[in-house]
Amino acid sequence: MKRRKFLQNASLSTLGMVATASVIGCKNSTENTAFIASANTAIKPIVIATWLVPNATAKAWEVLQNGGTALDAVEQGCMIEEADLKNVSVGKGGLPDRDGNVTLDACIMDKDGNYGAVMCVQNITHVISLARKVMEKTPHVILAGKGAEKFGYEQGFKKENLLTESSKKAWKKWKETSQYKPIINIENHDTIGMLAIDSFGDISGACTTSGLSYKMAGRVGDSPIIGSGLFIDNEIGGATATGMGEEVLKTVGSFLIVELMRQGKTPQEACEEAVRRVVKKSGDRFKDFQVGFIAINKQGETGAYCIHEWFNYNVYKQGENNNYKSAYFNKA
Ligand code: SD4
Repeated sequence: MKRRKFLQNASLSTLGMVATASVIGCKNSTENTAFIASANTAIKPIVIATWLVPNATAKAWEVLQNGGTALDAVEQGCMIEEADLKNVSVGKGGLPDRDGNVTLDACIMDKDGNYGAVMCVQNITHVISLARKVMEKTPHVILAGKGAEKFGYEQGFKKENLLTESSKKAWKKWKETSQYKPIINIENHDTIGMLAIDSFGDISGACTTSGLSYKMAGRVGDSPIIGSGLFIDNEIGGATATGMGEEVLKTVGSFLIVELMRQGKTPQEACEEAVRRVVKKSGDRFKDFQVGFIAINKQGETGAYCIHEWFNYNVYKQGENNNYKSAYFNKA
C-alpha cells in the first residue's frame, strides 16, 4: 500500500513535466493507444522506459538531442538508475540475494542486432556499460559471474561495494522470516528497460536490474536474456519487460512482441497479446505476480501493458518527459 501511494504521489509530482492531463488519467488500452498513436506517428528522436524514471529518460533525451545514437542514449539513460542509491532494483543500492550479495544482470542491443549481456555480476555498478563492452570487445555475447567481473576490471571498471546500509538493513529484516514471496509492484519493481529511436531513425535498447530481491544465489531473470527482457529489430521495433522474470522467460515476451508487430500489430496490441499469453500460461498464478511490457515501433508509436494496475513508464518525445500509467489486464 505504501508503495502504491508513492507511485500516485510520484506521478503527480512529475505533473510539472507532464503536459497532458489525460496522460495520467488514461485507464484502458484503447484510450492509451489512441493518444499515443495520434500524437507520435513517425516521431524521432524518442525514448521510452519502464517505471517512473524521469531522470533516466531525460539523460537519454539529452544524448539524442545532441545527435547521439540510440545506443549511447539507452546506455547513459540506464546508468542514471544504476548510480541512484534510491532505486533498490538496479545497480548500486539494489537489494541483495538471500545470502546478502547484490548480483546484477544487464543487456544491450543495437540497431544491427548485436547483443551483449552480463549476469550475476557483483561489485560493478554500471553493468549496462559492461554488457556493451561484452558486445563490442569480445567474441561472445554473454559473460556471467566471476568471468564478467574479471573482464570488467580488465576494461577499467571500478570495484565497489554495492550493498548500502539501508539495503543491508532491509535484508536483515527479511531474514527474520526468510519468506520468499515477491510482492506485486514492490519487490519486482523498478528494473529499467529502455528503448530509443535516434534522429537517424535507428533503434536500440537496454535493460539493467538487480533482479528479484532475496532470490536464490545464482538466480538469473529475464532482464539479461535476449528476446525475454529485451529485443530489438531495427526494421520493426523493440520491446522490453519488467516484473517476474521467470514468467517472461517462459514466453520469450520481448521477442514475441516484436514478432507480433512484424505481423502488423501496433505496439499496444502486441504488448496486450504478450501479457495475455503470460496470463494464459500461468493458470491462476498470474494473480500473484506482475509482468509489464513496453514497446516501440519504427514509426515511433509506443505501447505498454501489464497484468496488475500501477505499472507505469516514462516517454520523452517532442521535448516533453511524461510518465504514463499503463493499461492493465486484471480488473478483478
Ligand atoms: C527479474 N524482471 O529479474 C526482473 C525484475 C524486475 O523490476 O523487473 N524488477 O526478474
